Amino acid sequence: MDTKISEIFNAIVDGDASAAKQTVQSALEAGIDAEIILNEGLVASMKEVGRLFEEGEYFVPEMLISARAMQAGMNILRPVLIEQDIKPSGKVVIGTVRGDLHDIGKNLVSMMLEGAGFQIVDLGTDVAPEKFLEAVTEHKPDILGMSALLTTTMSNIKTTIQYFEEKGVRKDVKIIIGGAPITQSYADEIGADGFAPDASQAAALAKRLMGKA
Ligand code: B1M
Repeated sequence: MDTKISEIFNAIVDGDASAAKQTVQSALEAGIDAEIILNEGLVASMKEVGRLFEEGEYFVPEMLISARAMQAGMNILRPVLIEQDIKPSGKVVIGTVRGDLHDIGKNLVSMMLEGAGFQIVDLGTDVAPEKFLEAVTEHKPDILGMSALLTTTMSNIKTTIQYFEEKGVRKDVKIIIGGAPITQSYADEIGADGFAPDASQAAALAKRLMGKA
């Protein structure tokens, strides 16, 4: 791996946001292609963070800190990527369902998805089915992600899917779901396309659904 790329990789795995910014800037100034910085630096480092999390070496705080470092690097890279018109892996609209204000897990999922090269439209928390539909109609994402942390709000995922069915748009978008009370069997029962128990598996699932895993 190029030294400048490995500096970016290490800064993100170590969760050092200011080093992530500096190393991305320095790689750009050295003339390294933005797509290489994205794939071999940012995306690869978040893949490594996901691996460390799955193996129990990293926990949620470390993953959040690394995700923030990745975001810091992404903020430097994003304008260059936009200028070069590099195609993202896909587009994801994401939100926490109606009645639910928990957003830490959803934000972590968004960051891991962005790290995996997806373009994210984040609707925030307490998102009503109508607002999800509006966003899907406007942004035409490949994937819709819904998060719920409360046993009292998880049924709003089902309500949203039913609303999409009623409006005849359910087949227009893949739906992935997650959050502490959600299980694979619940996802199957309500007709979601996928469930992930954590952020790194959410990114892997999204890639699989796009046929890119
Ligand atoms: Co609340 N809360 N909370 N809370 N809160 C829980 C969820 C609770 C389990 C605490 C407890 O009682 N032990 C409990 C729910 C009980 C239940 O329903 N069975 C609870 C409750 C009861 C409440 C209130 C009702 C409390 C009250 O007011 N009486 C209230 C509800 C407010 C509302 O939403 N309407 C409330 C409020 C809050 C705060 C605002 C104080 C705060 C949220 C701040 C914020 O998010 N900005 C809060 C917090 C922080 C928690 C706990 C402590 C931590 C949640 C968290 O951020 N975890 C939580 C207890 C716990 O979980 N141990 C609790 C870290 C985060 C990284 O994990 O969100 O699970 P998580 O996300 C994971 C995965 O689930 C998955 O990936 C993430 C990363 O690995 N994932 C997805 C999540 N979304 C996904 C989407 C995907 C795929 C994977 O695809 C789209």
